[in-house]
Amino acid sequence: ASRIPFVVANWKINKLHADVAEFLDKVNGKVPAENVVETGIAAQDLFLSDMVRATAQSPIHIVAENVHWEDSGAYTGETSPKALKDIGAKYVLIGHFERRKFFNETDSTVNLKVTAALRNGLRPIIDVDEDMSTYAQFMDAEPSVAQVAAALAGVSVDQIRNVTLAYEPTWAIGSGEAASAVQAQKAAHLIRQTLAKLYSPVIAEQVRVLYGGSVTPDNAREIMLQKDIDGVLVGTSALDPEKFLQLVAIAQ
Ligand code: G2H
Repeated sequence: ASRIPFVVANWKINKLHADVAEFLDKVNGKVPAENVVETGIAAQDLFLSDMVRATAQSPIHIVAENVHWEDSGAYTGETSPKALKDIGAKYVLIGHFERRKFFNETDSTVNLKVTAALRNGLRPIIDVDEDMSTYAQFMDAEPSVAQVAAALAGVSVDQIRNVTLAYEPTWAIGSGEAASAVQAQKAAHLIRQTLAKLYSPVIAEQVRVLYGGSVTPDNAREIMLQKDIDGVLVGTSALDPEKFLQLVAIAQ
């Protein structure tokens, strides 16, 4: 299997307009071609059009942090997958733990969003965390197989190639306490086994699985060396352009 490494920054609702421009100025021209390492930056919707323009000459892909499941209609305050595609966004994060926790995202809305993204030509990066029943068991890096299966319901063999999965243990998100490389590998392997059951062993080897949760340039190398881990989804560290470039260099 030749899975291209993938480094995705998730800025969440940090950064203002001027900070976004400054960051992109600093990284443009310093990111490798997308057949070496793919790079993405997820930001608030209102910056995405500007970011697409600012990275027009760069291999950096622009990523939305959320999407609605209907293409259009009366859904005040939501963002249409069709509109995201229209402005040139390439990927969309779906089902991040913060969305599940603070905005009542469920396995069923995650699935609706995944299929809406795919039908509109956006590539979903699906976040998976622990079963809520094991949520209290800190440091037990066990992704929810049920979340993976539910998110992918109705996703065809052809579509799954456009999906990336990201394991983010709840206790590692923004905590400064990343999973160990061994824990992250174990979790990514379980996700790949689940893909093998849902699709086929061949397809399971083609789909990218990322690790996210307190990734830094210091811990990323060991995590990315793991057999089943194809890259990282990075919040806090990726707010800094130097650290973002270091993470991309490590992925090479
Ligand atoms: C986890 C991650 C990015 P951080 O949410 O999705 O953030 O790197 O700050 O833990």
